[in-house]
Amino acid sequence: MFDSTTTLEDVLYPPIDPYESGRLEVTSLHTIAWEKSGNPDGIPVIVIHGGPGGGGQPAYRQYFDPSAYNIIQFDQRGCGASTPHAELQDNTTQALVDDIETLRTAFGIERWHVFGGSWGSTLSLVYAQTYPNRAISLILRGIFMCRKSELHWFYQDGASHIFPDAFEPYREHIPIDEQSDLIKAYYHRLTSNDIEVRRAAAQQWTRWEMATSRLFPDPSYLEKAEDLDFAVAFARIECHYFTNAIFLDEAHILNNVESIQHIPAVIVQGRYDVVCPTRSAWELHKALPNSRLTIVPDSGHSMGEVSIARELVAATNALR
Ligand code: STX
Repeated sequence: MFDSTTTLEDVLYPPIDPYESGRLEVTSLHTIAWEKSGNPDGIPVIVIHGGPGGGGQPAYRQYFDPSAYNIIQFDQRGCGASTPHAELQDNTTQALVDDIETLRTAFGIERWHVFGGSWGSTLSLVYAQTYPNRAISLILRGIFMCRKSELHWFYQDGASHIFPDAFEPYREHIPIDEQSDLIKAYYHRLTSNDIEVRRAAAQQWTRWEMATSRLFPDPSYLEKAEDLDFAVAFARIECHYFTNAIFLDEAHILNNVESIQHIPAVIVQGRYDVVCPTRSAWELHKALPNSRLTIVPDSGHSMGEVSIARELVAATNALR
């Protein structure tokens, strides 16, 4: 529960550096950046970042006991240090699932824990459904199944009722005659040939998401949207995936739950998550009898919120 004296540093493991990092050419176009940290002989865990388009972060290493886990992270196609930056071609959910398998085999790992929040939960679930014998467990946060209702809630009409102040500049960036479909309107701009049009749209798109991710807004988190290299990859890749309905059938994850029912799943969900509202976590939990759901009463969407981080660390500690 919330107490203002506990900080993120108190609940996470100390910062560590990777013991190895590299790049893997997955197609003639895309090369992905990866890193390993913690114990090379530890239990493997693959960390799947959000967005899509968010990129891995050094802080993600700190959710695992470094003496127990071999912590593997990578930047999904087009983001972080992966190249080409912000590239949308050959960038699909199936391609990312295949990249995860390519990494697993390249590292000689039989099975691994799969850890992901937000879009990372989406991709973790689709990965496990595609390769149901490879996930030892699923550790999921801020459940996002990317259905039309979830996209409409966050990008069109829903979260706007709670954050009208942050929503206004996101909406007003688009002329009124295009405001009835904001994802589509942003897609046009984020794929414009004019780099300034792309950057301006990316900044507004990313500001909206950063402003709504935490119960208590954090200025350093909001600054992410001002790093336009980050924002362009984040906004372009997110909007590309959402315009294409993540290249899957509507409700693909819930319609294919049987294939992952044997996998123990831990679900950590912030009650006041307005980016990925709790209903999705609830529906997933109901569909997965082997899952444990913790609804954190004093948090929003971000894994950088203290109470969410505490639950995630408790989950990875319990799985050691
Ligand atoms: N996007 C949700 C998501 O996956 C709809 C996400 N939101 N913020 C992030 O990811 C970052 C933490 C990667 C910025």
